[in-house]
Amino acid sequence: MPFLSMRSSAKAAIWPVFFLLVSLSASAANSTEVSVASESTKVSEQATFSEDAVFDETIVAAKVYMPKLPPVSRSAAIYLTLENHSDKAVTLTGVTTPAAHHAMIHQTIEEDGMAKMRHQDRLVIPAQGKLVFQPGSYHIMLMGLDRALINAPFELTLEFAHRSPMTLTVKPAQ
Ligand SMILES: [Cu+2]
Repeated sequence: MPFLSMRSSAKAAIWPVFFLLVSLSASAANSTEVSVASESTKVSEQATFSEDAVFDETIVAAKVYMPKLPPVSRSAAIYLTLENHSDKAVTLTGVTTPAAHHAMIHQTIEEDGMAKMRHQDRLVIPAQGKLVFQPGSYHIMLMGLDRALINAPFELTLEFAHRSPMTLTVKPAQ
């Protein structure tokens, strides 16, 4: 996808706040995800990213994006990029949010020509590397949405091994 590279310095102590409108490419709309999140990954409108969030000056949650939902949908996918600007690998162990009964890490995989979603107990963000959540791959799955809560920005907490949890704000596309 034609994301702009927004940073060159890995250690910006003060992170600028981004509010971007970026057109998603056609490839983003061609998600192979066919299960509960399929509708929410058909992105044809412009994407509104939530503000980047920086934690401990080492972990950056960038390009946080939740596509617009069909009116009756009770599930949703959230995409983002987690950057690790430290010299140690960081392990994501879970996600929570008050906006849904269940939040979990999923990976879309293709098996026998079928797209399936597989729960991930943990994902590693390599040292000085990043982990990209995007349609057809990793995503954060929200199930049992509280529709009243997701009509406005809501909190999403990322849990890590050997680190404090980090809470960021997701701004759903409207
Ligand atoms: Cu999923």
